[in-house]
Amino acid sequence: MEILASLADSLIRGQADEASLLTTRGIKEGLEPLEVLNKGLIAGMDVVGQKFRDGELYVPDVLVAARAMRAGMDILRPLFAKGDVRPVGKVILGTVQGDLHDIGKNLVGIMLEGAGFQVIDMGTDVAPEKFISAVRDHQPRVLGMSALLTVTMMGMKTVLDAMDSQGLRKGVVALVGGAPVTQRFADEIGADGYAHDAVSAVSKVKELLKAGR
Ligand code: B1M
Repeated sequence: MEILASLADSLIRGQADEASLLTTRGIKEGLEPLEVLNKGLIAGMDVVGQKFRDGELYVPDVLVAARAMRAGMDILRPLFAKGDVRPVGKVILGTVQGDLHDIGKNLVGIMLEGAGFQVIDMGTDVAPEKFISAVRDHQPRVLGMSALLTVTMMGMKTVLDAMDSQGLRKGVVALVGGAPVTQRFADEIGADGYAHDAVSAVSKVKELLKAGR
């Protein structure tokens, strides 16, 4: 079995050590980090998601898959960080209240750091008041919110509405993302931008900052 398929398979089986070894091997054999991420780790997690939805896997299986994903991401993280970039601005990043999914949010953070942003990661299950006080305290250029559950998505609107009413939107670009989030939803809740994945999150942020949003 080729290396990326084996990596995806190790994730589906929840084998963190194997995922770590195969990620390292892929890089040593000359694969691009982004290819290892997309065609190995994310491809494996997509299958886990389908099997979970179909009732073939259960929450504990998904947890061990998530641990294997993290083991692979730990190998890739330094490869996405460019040593020679100067900080281009602060980002407040978090998963909204009630939502514990953090793999995608962490990837977005890794990619933004790689592009030279200083990322202040608020973690998961972040209450609106916490986002607001972080924006007040750190005065970031970007606020990034992630949601993986349809029932938590509206938490993003709560944060944006509160920022609007407290006059905190000026100079801050609000980016939203996560599997159930769409451009249409982002428009409806008044976010400045939406990104489908971690790579496009970086280009979207740069585009919005350049446009002076
Ligand atoms: Co959960 N889960 N989960 N889960 N889980 C989903 C999201 C689900 C779609 C599975 C399914 O049914 N097929 C489903 C949600 C259904 C819905 O609401 N539409 C679901 C459910 C139902 C649940 C529970 C309710 C299950 C239960 O307890 N019965 C529960 C909820 C817990 C809670 O949050 N309160 C739950 C729990 C968990 C685990 C804890 C077991 C685990 C999370 C571990 C962790 O994150 N530390 C987990 C996992 C791993 C998943 C799946 C399988 C994988 C998510 C993932 O990490 N994907 C997921 C199914 C799926 O999405 N295929 C599922 C890989 C990651 C790289 O992709 O997160 O989409 P993603 O991030 C992408 C983009 O979305 C985007 O860029 C990322 C990288 O390219 N992106 C952004 C993300 N954030 C962004 C922010 C941006 C821009 C882009 O700007 C700021």
